[in-house]
This record gives sequence, structure tokens and C-alpha cells, in this order.
Amino acid sequence: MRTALVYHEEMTAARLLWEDPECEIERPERLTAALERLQQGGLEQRCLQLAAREASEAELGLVHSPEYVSLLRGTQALGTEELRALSGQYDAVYFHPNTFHCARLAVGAALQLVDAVLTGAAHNGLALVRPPGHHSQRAAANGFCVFNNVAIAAKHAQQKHGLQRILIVDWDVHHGQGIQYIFEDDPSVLYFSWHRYEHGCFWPYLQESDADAVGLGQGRGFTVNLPWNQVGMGNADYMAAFLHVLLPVAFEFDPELVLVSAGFDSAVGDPEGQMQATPECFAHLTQLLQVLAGGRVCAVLEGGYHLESLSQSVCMVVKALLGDPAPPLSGSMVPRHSALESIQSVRAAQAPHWTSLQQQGPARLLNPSTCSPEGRRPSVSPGGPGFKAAEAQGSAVPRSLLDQLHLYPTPPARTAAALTAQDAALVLPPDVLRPEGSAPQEETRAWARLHEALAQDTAFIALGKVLHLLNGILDGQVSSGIATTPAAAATLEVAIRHGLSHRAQRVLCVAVGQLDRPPDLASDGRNLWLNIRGKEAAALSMFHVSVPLPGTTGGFLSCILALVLPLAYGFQPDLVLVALGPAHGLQDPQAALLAALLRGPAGGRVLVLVEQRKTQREREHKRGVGEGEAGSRRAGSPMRGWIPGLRDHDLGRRQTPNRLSHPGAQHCDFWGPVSRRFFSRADKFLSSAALTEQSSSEKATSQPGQGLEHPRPERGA
Ligand code: X5A
Ligand code: ZN
Repeated sequence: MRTALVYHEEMTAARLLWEDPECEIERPERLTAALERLQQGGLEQRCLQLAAREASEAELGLVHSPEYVSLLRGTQALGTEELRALSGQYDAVYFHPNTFHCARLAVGAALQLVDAVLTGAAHNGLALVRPPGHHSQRAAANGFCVFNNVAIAAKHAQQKHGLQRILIVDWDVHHGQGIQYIFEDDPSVLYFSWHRYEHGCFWPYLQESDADAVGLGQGRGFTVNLPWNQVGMGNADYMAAFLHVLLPVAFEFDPELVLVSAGFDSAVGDPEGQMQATPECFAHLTQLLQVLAGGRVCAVLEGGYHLESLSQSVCMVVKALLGDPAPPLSGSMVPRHSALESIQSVRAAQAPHWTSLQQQGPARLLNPSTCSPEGRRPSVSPGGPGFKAAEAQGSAVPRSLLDQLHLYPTPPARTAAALTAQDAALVLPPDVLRPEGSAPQEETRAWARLHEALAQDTAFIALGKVLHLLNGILDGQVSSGIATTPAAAATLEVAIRHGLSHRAQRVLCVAVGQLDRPPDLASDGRNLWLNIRGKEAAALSMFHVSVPLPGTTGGFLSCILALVLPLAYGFQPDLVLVALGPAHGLQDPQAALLAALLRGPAGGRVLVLVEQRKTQREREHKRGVGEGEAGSRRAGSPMRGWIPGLRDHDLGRRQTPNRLSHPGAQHCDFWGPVSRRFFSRADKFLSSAALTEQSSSEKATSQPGQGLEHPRPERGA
């Protein structure tokens, strides 16, 4: 499974033929610069390269009126003055004799991308196109846009592939009002857009770009507008928007496909956006989207006018689509006040429509004092000083030791698994390594002296394997790893100490279940211990946070999105250790999701430790087999049915089976003990950041009486 890159050189064949300061930024070099950078970075060659085709007139008719299409067809024969006159009838538009051809290629590229992903030829992909599309309307060109590439792609995905729920994420800095108008009364397409708004004083100056425009009729709640009322929004603001608005709603919506209106005028240096987000941010945004829709993410270029910023951002998206770890984000991870205000206003406007937004807002959860060591990262100053200045600031950000070493930018995006003898027969996905080795005996023995539990035979052997795996991660030989051990608590403590004594500046531990923070671990800011267990939330110290194990899946998602990830991104660890200890209560897909999302803040360096105990294994074995028979032939999303309180019409929609095939299914559609299912899923997530097979996880979550919905009694209780 691959990442598709759709392009055609002829999309550079249209350009502005007269003076027009507003339109001159939309030029052919946008495509050539981005493509050149992809080639230089060796990224184009790693993709499945597809030549764009022209869309048919019937395909254009999915969104546009026949009269408008005819008008555009006619522009091919017009002279410059006639083109100029016609252009003047629209807002911020220019036509060229090649515009019709280019615009049909742009639509065709988006359709080819969607076809590649929905037939399984590709896993995800990017279409590099111009002219852009998101401002274009049924019978009007607007804002450099001629045909609405992404809207047509969504209609096509519904009509040709039978999709029921499509999410469109518009991260261009302008409001894609064209997409909003086309789907505003349609609950099958959820449209999210953030945009420079400045209380209505920024182009296209529309009231319907504000947060209180939520859609019409049946479509109420399926338009989500996040207006930015100040320029200078940066990485922290964009991440907060995803974590506190888009992702809660998107999980609840449960899309079958994610289309991205991928404009990069929202990146630092762009003259239109005047924002501050760095190119790396787009890798993180892409990674976050990859946990939706089984990883079926199709990005289609919209705006982006600073050639350097555009090219770098495009590379970041492609790298993320390819599964490479994302570089750390520079700057403070504290959102700006104005950003939080905008986020709160969308949440308030959308709360009647989404259960996931009906809990507490982000202001409290985002309290920056929780764990970010003071003075460690200079924040990028607001006010849009431009790309050069921001770049200079970026280079002043102290990169962690690991990132100065060879790990970035070419770490292998691979997962390795170290298994106990009991799991040795496990069938793993093909891209998962299975290192044979162990750490040297003396090294293992030295660490094992810390704990009695590690002296025991199987624990000792597991420790050797874990240390070997950890060394592989710290040396950049593999990106992430997963290991079983009969002594999770002790092994975790060793892993922390080993990580901190070998290059890792900061280690984040996410311990789920009955695992205690090692008592004599220094509180020097190098270890943040986050325990998900028990009943009460408590900040025992700045670096020791305890939160209750949520009782519902919705609660679990909120916990990850609103608490775990903001803490993790604020802490900026070099290594994340996830430990599933006794009574962790997580369903496999939940644990896999946790591990996948924690790749983001740690440069992909995640090690998952799973406590393996015989009695528990036997109990889980029975359960796993029973579930397998019931669920192996059902299809759906891993999140389906997880969120309580869905509205009736949602539930109706959700019953339609997902018609997609799951090409990855043969690798993980087996039904051994729970631990095995967990491995298959976590490996998939960790190695490609995507869940390609869904039927098993749906079943796992729809069984009442197990996992989070009804936590198992703790052992010995
Ligand atoms: C696609 C896009 C922007 C139009 C700006 C007009 N259009 N001032 O970014
Ligand atoms: Zn734009």
C-alpha cells in the first residue's frame, strides 16, 4: 500500500496575462517549486506517481451547472481582452486560454486520487493541482478557483464508491465558502474550515464564515467554521484547533474518507495568511487525520503563495502520508488567547450537535503551567514578522540531542516487536521487524538488579529484548517498538532510566492501569509520568499526573485529545513509553490509537510495553475466540458505536455497511488471544499510522461488558 502523488505538468500552462496585484500570486511556479522540492527530498520517488487525467463534463456536472461548464469551455477560444472582461465578472479570478484544460486536469487529479485510495491501489495521497477549487461555486469562479476540485471529489466518492460519510478538512487560510455552500444542507459531508477572519474584515468578507454558521436543515452541525480573528496563529493554535474541535467531532462523525483542502497559505511566510505555523505543523496535522477513516486521507492542493514555505509544507504532508515520523514542533505549545476564544466559540456553536463537545472546554485543560518546563523553548513572537525571521527563530530553538543526531530527517518508519516465548508464533504485519537480538547479558543483568521481579527467567529474557529494542529506537534503527513482559512495572522503570541515561533528554511515560511511579525517580523535569487509572484526577507534582480511567470510549477519546496529547506536546519528549499494566481496561483499538497518537510529540519514538500474565492471557484467550466468530465478517470504523448519546438520524446512517475492501485484512484478521489482536493493530498503527483493517475493531468495541464501558474488576479487589 502506497502514497499516491497525482500531478500533470500541463497544469502549469495557465497564467495571468495582465496586471492584477490581487491575482498575480497564483502562478505556475507554485507547482514546479513544490514538485522540485519533493524530488530533491527523494519523496516523489517513494510515491505511486499518477498522471492526472481531465475530468469529464459529466463529472464537472456533479457540482457545476451546465451553463457554467459551457461558459468555461468557451473561454478556450477567447482573446486576452475578452478573457480579462469575463474575469472581471468574478471576485479575484483570471482566465487564460488554457484555464479550462488546467481546471479539468485539477478536478481529474482529485478524482484519480480518490479512486486510487478507494480501490485500494493507494493508501492515501496528494494531488498537486492548480487552479485551486474551494472558493468555486455551482455557477461561479471565485478566489482563483474555477471548478471545485474537492467538492466534486466528494460527490464522486459518494456516487461511484457508495460512501456515506465524508469529512472535508480545509486548512487553507481562506474560508472555502464554495464547499460550504455545496454541502451546507447535506449531513453526509462534514465540512471543517479554519480561516483568517478578523471579525469579518478579511477576504471573502462573509458573515457565513463565522462560527455560528453551522449548516442548514438536515445539515445543521455538519459545517464547522473556526474563524481566526488575529493574524499570527502558530503551531500551538493549529494543534489546539485539531485536538479540541476537529478531532472530537470527526471521531463522532466517523468518516469513511478524509479529503483535505490542503492550502498552505496558512503557513508561515505566506503573504495572504500572515500566519506563523511552520511546515512541520502540517506533518502533525496530517498524522492526526490518519487515525480517521482507516487512514484514507486524500489531500488536494488549494492555496499557498510563498514558494519556499509552500514547498516545505508539501514535503511535510507527503512525508507524513508515507509514514515517516514528524519532526518536533518549534515554538511554545501554548495557544494564544485569541485562538482559544475562537476555539471556544466554535465549540459553543457546535455543542448542540456533537456529544463530544458537550464536556468541559479546552481553556482549563490547556492550562500551560501543567508541565512545560519554563524557558526551555522560546515562543515565536506574534505579529507575523515573516518567514525569514521565523526561520531564524526556529533555528534558535534548541533541538534535542536525538534530533541533532542522525535520527531526523531519515529515520526508518518501522516498528519492531519483541515478544515473549508465549507470543513467538504471532503473525505480524509484513512491515514489522522482529529483531532476534537481546541486549548483552551483563547490561541486562546490571539493570535487572534493580528489581526482584526481573530476576525471574521469563522477565529477564523479556528485559534483554526490551533493552535491545529500546537501543534500536534510540539509535534510530527502528522508529517504534512493542514488547511483552511479565513484569511491566519493573521493566518500565528500567526503560525510563535506560532512556534517560542514553541520549533521551526527556521521557514521557503513559502508564495505563495499576502501575506506580518509581518512587526514587528524580523530579528534575526529565520524566513526565502520566498514569491513567483509579478514580480521581490529581496533579501529584508538575511531572506526576494521574487521571481516572474513563468509563466510556467517548471519555477515553476526550482524555487523549484534551489531556494526554496537549501534555505530551507541551513536554516535547524524545521518547514515549506506553505501558499497559494490570487492569488497564483498554480495548485493543483504544490502546493502538493511544500509541499511534503519541508518535507525534516524540519524533515517532514510541515503545509500548504490555504486561503479559498467564491467568489473564487464558481469560482473554476465551474472550478473543468468541468475539472473532461473531465479528470477523462485519465492517465498520473502529470508533463506530463508541460514543454515547448519538442522535437518531446518525444511528440510522451508521447502520449502512461500509463497502470498502480492506486490503490489509489478511495480515491481521486472525483471532488469537487479545494480546495478539492488540499486536496486530498496534503494529499497523505504529508502522504506518493507519488502521487498514477495521472489521475486527468494531466488533471489539461493540461488545458490552468488556473493556472501558465496564472496566474489569482490578485483580485482587
Ligand atoms: C485558493 C486561494 C485566495 C484568493 C484570495 C483573493 N484563494 N484575495 O487561496
Ligand atoms: Zn487560500
